[in-house]
Amino acid sequence: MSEQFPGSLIERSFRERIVLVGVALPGTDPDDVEAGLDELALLVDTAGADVVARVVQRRDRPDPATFVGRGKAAELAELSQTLDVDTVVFDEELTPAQQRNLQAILGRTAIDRTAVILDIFAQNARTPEGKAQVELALLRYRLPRLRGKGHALSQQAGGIGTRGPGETQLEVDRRRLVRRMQRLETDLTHLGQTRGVQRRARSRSRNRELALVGYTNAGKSTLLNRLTGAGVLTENRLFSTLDPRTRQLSLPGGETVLLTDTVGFVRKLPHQLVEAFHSTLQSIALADLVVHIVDGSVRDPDGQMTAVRTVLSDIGAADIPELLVINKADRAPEAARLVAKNEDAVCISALTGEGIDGFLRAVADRVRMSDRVVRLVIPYARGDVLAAVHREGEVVDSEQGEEAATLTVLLDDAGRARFSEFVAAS
Ligand SMILES: Nc1nc2c(ncn2[C@@H]2O[C@H](COP(=O)(O)OP(=O)(O)OP(=O)(O)O)[C@@H](O)[C@H]2O)c(=O)[nH]1
Ligand SMILES: [Mg+2]
Repeated sequence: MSEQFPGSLIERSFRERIVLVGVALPGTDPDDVEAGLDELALLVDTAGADVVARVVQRRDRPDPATFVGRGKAAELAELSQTLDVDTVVFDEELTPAQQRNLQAILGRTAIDRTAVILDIFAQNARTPEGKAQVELALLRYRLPRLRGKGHALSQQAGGIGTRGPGETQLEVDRRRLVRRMQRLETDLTHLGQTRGVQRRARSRSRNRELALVGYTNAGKSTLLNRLTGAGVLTENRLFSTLDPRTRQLSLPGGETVLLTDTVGFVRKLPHQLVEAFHSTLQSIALADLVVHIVDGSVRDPDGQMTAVRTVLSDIGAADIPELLVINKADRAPEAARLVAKNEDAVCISALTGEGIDGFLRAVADRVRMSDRVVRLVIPYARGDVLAAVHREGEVVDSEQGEEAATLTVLLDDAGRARFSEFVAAS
């Protein structure tokens, strides 16, 4: 059955047959190239196509015109013919020129890793915000690749008044895309602002915010469900979650925190997506604690951790305190070794519940770690400050003086900074 998704780059009327192509540059570990292709195969499978062959070429650098060498491209054309391949997928982002040249040589579609990831996102987007973010990323990817594709687009474009004298169809298409992108950017800014208002309302209640981050398929949603019964879709496929989901969580000791599950990361996450998902990723950058979930059962957990931290630093979240959580302990004896290397990490199985108590204690410790007791002297004339301190801190004791109250308060880093001018000289 044909199932065509809006913005999809891969037709789904049948399982496409795919060849994967990687380039091994000097100094790269052959295992890394293979791990990259393993992951690309998983991405292709998630997108709904079948890998029938994989090809790796050693090169000093990618060929600027054809990514692989011309001879290799010709070989690929022959192989694709023999294996009845529909599409050739390259493990690096192709330039628009490379893509055009390759399609001419191969006589079939040539796409890159970015296109596959965008395709999965397009299939998985559910909410208006998620859909708008994915469409924006797709347009940003497509705009520079428009040359020579004007025909397909022009069938929907045009109309009275859209075409100026001497203007090519391509320019009309390009301007249409740019307008659409601006529209999406505006919509997304509005949605982001609404979230900002909700966020401010929340911060007054002094609930700490925790962001669940990690490589795609690490088990973030499974953990959120186990902890809060959130009912988020969990699947053994990549990028199941695109839309953030926030739930309350009670910690041992009584505090309540807010836990947000969000989009997973991957090696070489397309920059178009990072930009388009700005507002979603922003909720990570504003968190009090990043809970970094690592799948302990994969071949290269360290590589995945590095990829996640790269994205975290791209979105300005590198300095947020991190709690490392090694997941899938039920099937990963390796996990214990990882924990030993990262002394502050905890080891859990979100599936069986193993280690969850220890995880909750670790979260409670981390959340409390930034709290300190301070004494504040606040003049009665500053009723606003008195009210704010009661809202944001935990008042342990208060003495009523003649003109001012002296409060003993438990405050976090941010609260202590905010009320620093009232701290009692000791
Ligand atoms: N064996 C085992 N499997 C797990 C565990 N936690 C999660 N899984 C499985 O791993 C797969 C991915 O889990 P999800 O919770 O969807 O992962 P995610 O990190 O939310 O993934 P995305 O939303 O796709 O980025 C599912 O098939 C889960 O059942 C675990 O502790 N042990
Ligand atoms: Mg998920």
